[in-house]
Amino acid sequence: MTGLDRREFVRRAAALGLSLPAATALLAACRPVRHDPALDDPGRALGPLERELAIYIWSDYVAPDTIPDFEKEFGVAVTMDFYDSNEEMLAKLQAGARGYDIVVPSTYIVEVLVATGLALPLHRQYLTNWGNLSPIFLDHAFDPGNRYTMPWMWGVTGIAYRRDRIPDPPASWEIFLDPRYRGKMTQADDERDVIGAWLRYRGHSLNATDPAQLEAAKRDAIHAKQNLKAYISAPVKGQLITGDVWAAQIWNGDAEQARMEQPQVGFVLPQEGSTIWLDSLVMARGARHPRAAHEFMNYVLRPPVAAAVSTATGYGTPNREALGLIEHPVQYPSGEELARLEYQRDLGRDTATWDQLWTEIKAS
Ligand code: SPD
Repeated sequence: MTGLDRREFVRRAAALGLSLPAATALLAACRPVRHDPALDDPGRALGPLERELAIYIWSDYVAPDTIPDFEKEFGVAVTMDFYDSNEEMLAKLQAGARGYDIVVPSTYIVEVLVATGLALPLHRQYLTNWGNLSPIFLDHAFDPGNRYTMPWMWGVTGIAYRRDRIPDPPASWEIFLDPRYRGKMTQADDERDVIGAWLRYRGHSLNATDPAQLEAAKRDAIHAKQNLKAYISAPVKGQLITGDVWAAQIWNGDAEQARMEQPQVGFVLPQEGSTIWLDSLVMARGARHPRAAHEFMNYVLRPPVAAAVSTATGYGTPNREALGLIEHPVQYPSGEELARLEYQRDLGRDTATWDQLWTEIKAS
């Protein structure tokens, strides 16, 4: 069965009211997809090391030497494509893009990739450096037993701000409702982070599906939008550095990258709480270089490589052996902070409701 046939089957099944996991399970039961049996069976050996590797990853998410050093040591030519939201990456894969060996989804998108057959199981026998990972980043509910995911980086969503323009650190998501800073603020171009923030602002879970809670979040988002310059994610760094933006909803590492160039950039975790996320390396269906994908994963599990990535990106590494090699390691949240942080979960059939809300917010 081709990728197109599979998607069409799932689409029609969903239109008939079947949930995505159920449709996928039915499809698997009827006509199992097995392009290369070795890839779907984590116990099977992979072939020899290929000479190429294709990675689809968030922007600014490796150290300058990560890729060149890998290419040199392993004789593998790496191509990289970049995205700035989970939804952008997922849409591309769901539209039939094939040929990426590694993608880097956050928690809730892992669940979708696995449920729809777009993730391939890891062949752990090739990941001999796996033991360097801290157990607190393993065996999460989005991928029990880490059958598909190798933890890459963790971080939080918060507010980056210019200390020289906003003297008091913005304690709350409420700053985006403050007309004093109209035109000088941005929120992430990320539906889960934006709607999630406004849900937390009203004391709800950022995984909420209650219609009344979502409607209130939409109202707040639309209210805030009057004050926003744009919805923009990682590229807002440049505007924080120049001072064109004074407050931005953004991820801690990207804020740290801006601070490295402009010391007036600060970062706060709002009092109402926010997202803690864990991004993982996943082998994508259609991978043409599975052995090279595993060699790359094992390479970045080396403590010095993981330490360099964390230092360059400002994100937390799940590699506990790397922590001692980092001058200022990103501190794992305190108990008090963890109490107001949530991981994002797949919303299942309610994803469509969120998508609709996001469309309405952006069109308002
Ligand atoms: N520049 C890399 C940013 C990675 C952010 N990943 C997680 C986003 C959660 N919404």
